[in-house]
Amino acid sequence: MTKKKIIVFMPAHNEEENISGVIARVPRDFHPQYEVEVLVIDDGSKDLTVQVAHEAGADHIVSFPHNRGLGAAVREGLKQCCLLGGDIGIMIDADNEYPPEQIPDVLTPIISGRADYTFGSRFKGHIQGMKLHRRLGNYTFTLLQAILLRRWIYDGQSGMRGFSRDAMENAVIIHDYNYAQVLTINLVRQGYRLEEIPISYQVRTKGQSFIKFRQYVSSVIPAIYKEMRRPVSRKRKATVQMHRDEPSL
Ligand SMILES: Nc1nc2c(ncn2[C@@H]2O[C@H](COP(=O)(O)OP(=O)(O)O)[C@@H](O)[C@H]2O)c(=O)[nH]1
Ligand SMILES: [Mg+2]
Repeated sequence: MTKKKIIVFMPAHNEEENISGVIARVPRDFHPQYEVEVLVIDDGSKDLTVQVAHEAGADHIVSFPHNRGLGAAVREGLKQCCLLGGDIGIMIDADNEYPPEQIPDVLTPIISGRADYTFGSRFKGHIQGMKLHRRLGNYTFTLLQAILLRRWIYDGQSGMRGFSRDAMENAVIIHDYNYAQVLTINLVRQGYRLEEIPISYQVRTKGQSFIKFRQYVSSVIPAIYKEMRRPVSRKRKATVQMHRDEPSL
């Protein structure tokens, strides 16, 4: 029996200290019907990220010659997942803050066919080390998305997200700087079913967050506005098969 494919992709910018730990922790053999591959999107790193990722066992590495931004990198990750024949994709930050061990949990709703888009949700799970101003920023941007989408969400800025093939093919990320909010607004408005799964999160101990408050707010707010103004047609294909024959994880 040929197996289906899950691709775990990581946007990475200067993560030589962290990325090997993330790649090593990716579970490769957790479902009998799926094989797992790792894809790194290197966004013009100036350190040894590419070499370290290669040595740690990344199956595919795509490098941008210059830094383009996290939104551009996630867009490229989704595109490459489709080109590489992924049936399911999952992104996880390369900075060791999110738990690769919980990839199976975050993908269960997609594998079972009840969701198209999932978040590993820190605020439904366990958080270690998040500073107060980051917590408040997360609450604010999550609340904004909940209001715009008229549905409750818990962790709108999660760096761990799963995608069905259909969602990957139709996702639009309208700016290069970031993806978090505009991607969720885009997919939910297209009718894709979102589910959040509790995860454990530990703030990075090495390297630096790229987020600067002013730049973040002045890039993200106009992008959210622009995304909300775009006409969106419902693209989600009806679920044909309920996958009842698949073993649960
Ligand atoms: N593609 C891309 N990825 C980046 C950039 N800056 C950071 N990242 C990656 O995006 C992920 C999240 O970045 P991080 O700075 O930790 O953001 P935070 O977790 O929200 O503080 C990590 O895997 C980083 O390597 C960038 O300029 N471009
Ligand atoms: Mg981070």
